[in-house]
Formats: sequence, structure tokens, C-alpha cells
Amino acid sequence: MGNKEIKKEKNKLLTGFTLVELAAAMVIFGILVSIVVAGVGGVREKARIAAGLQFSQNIKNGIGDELVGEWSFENNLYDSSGNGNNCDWSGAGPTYLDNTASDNLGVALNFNGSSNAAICGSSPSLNISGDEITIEAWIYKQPSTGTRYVLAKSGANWWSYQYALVNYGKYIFLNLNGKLAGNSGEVISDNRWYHVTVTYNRNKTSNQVRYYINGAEVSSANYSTPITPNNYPLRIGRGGMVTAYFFKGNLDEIRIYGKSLTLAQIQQHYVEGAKKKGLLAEK
Ligand SMILES: [Ca+2]
Repeated sequence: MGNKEIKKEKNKLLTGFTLVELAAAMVIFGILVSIVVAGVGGVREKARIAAGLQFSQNIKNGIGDELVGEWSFENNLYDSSGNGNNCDWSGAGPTYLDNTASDNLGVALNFNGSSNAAICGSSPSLNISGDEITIEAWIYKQPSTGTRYVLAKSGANWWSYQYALVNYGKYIFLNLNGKLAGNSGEVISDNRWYHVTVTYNRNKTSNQVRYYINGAEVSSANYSTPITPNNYPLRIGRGGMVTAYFFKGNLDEIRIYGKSLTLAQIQQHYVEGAKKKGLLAEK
């Protein structure tokens, strides 16, 4: 084999996979490993997980590496973002709910409002700092009073916050660095599913924080301080303070991104999630 041919062979090896293909292969490998580790029994359960992962993969293809955590609660507490931010359960349960009558997709997780939550670690990938973040969730609030946390990355003190999404009565609001960054307005009723999204983009000159309900922007606020990192764990269904402020109701398809999603992306996620829940079945 001459030098030219050796070089040709080398190039073939080097270019046999594109970087994107390699990245995709690594993600798939990660998924396969997590399925094996799960040791799930039953074809039906495996099908549910596969469908959930496929759904997640579709989303990831559009967002790429900016998705830092994704919890679909398909009968498990796994993070399907590829970052391994799997949660541990604390308290009674967990109780998973199949919230569609027509199929077995769209499994959600119930929080009892008094003692249970998912604790999802403090890996560097969750430690979002700087100028952009998006928090997205499906929430189904059951009757309860006062402050209830969808999620929080914070310690025992108000000023220790990095970010939190909070439900208070009919409102949701974002807390960045211990400061309230606007709110959604009175848009949340009990016993109904809502797709809620809040984005922060400090690079905008105004209205850096935006609230979206079911794919429509409902409110915005000015906030121009960079997000301050911390090493406290992310908790879903409760806050990090001494008083836990447990969420009461169901949560599903929670995602955190290190970037500000566009309206078009949020609308896409709403439609995909709503179809999965059977909420758009008639349309
Ligand atoms: Ca789900």
C-alpha cells in the first residue's frame, strides 16, 4: 500500500462518522445503558419507556446540548437529557399516574403536598450561570394554599437561590438569585393541566423574562442580573428552604435548558405534550 493509499484509508477512518453521528451514538448508548439498568419487566412498560425516550429524542434534536435536564416521569425518575441528572425520591411514594384514557403515554408523577419530592443532585450541568435559562413543565395543581414549588435549585436561605419555578395560588413565578422576576398573572386553576414555560434572556434590552401558558406568552418582566451559580441540589416538588413548600398535584415533562427558547419552540413542545396527554385529541 503506497503512502497515498494509506492516507486515503486514514481519512476514511477519520471521516467514517461525523461528530453529530458520534454524539448521537453516545446518547443512544446512554439510553440503552439506562434501560438495562432499569431492569424493567413487561413489554408494555418497555414500550412506554421507548415511546417516552423517542419523544424526548425528537425534542433534543431541535435543541441540542442546551437541554441540561429532562424528567418525563414515565414510571421512573430518570433524566433523559443525556446528562445523567437522575433523581432520588424522598418521602411517601412515588405515585405515577397515567393521565390519558386513550393510550398509555403521558405518565405523570403525583406530589402529595406535604412530604414528598424528587431530589435530582447538583451536577455541573444543572449549575446554569450567566445570561439564559428556560424552565418548562406540565403542571396540574390540586387545591392547596400558599407557596408551592415546582422546582428549586437553592439552599436554606432566600439569597442562596440560583433558580426556582414557583406556584402561588393562580400564579407561577420565576425566582433568580433570590429575587422574583415577574409573574404569570392569575392564569392557573385547580385540577387542570397547563404547559408552563418561563424564559430568561439577559441579552434582551427589556422584558428579559417571559411567561408562557399553553404555548402563548401571557406576561413579561425586566430583569438584568446574571444567574449566579451555586452547588445546592435541584429539587422537584419542593423548595430548598427550611420550610419546604411542597407542591400538591401532578407534574410532568419537566425540562431545564441553558438557553432561552423561542416562541416557536415552546409552541412545538406544548402541542407535542398536549397530544401525548390526549388534550388535543379532538382537534
Ligand atoms: Ca410523562
